[in-house]
Amino acid sequence: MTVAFSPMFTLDVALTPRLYSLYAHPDSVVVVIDILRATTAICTAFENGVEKMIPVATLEEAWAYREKGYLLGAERNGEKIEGADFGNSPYDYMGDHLKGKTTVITTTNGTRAIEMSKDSHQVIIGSFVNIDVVVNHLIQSKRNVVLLCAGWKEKFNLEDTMFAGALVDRLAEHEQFADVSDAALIARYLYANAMEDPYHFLKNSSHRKRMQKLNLKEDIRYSLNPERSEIIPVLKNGALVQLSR
Ligand code: 3SL
Repeated sequence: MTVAFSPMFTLDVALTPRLYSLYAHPDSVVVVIDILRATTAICTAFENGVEKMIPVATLEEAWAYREKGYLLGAERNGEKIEGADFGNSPYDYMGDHLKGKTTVITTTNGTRAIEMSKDSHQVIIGSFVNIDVVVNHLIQSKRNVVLLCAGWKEKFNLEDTMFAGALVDRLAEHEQFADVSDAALIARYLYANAMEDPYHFLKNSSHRKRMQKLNLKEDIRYSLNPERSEIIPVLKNGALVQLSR
């Protein structure tokens, strides 16, 4: 009698970028998460037809690209950098103006998280906008998965962990993820408390307060609203492109 062998994989969450080195592995698929707002903006850009986005960690790199003629989206501390073409609002990336274009993006935390995970097997971009396709992709990948929360300046934040929990919630039921870490479980427990009304759940979170001061309520509401895109942005040769499936 032959016994069917189904491979088992780990499901981990790096709750802050500082913790990522504990999980980093060249064979893993990493989902970069920066719900408010970098990964939401990136998914929105692809849904609106952008061809390629070059994520860079520093403003110096970003300006160097702009001098070469690239369109630049740049944000620090929640605000658009003066002189850049766009900021980090998902609304900056809606419409036809970026169809078929290559842009450069740098943000306080999100693009740094992309940079730090680039040596893994695959880096993909996750947000509520594309949550369903990300879940399906991770199931089909048959690899260990690390959900990397971009956080805020190396620190923990509520919204990225909540989204990581939404992914864990959908993935943990699949028997291939035999090893769901404690960090993944805490994210899942957090999501269980948030799922009914994520906007209300984040009311007292530091980033929501920061964004409220900047009058970015619409961005927050948009970013917490699930499932509008079938596209997964993936890092290939230093640039984000559409994952072909
Ligand atoms: O940190 C980031 O990458 C940004 O998403 C932060 S903000 O939403 O633009 O404030």
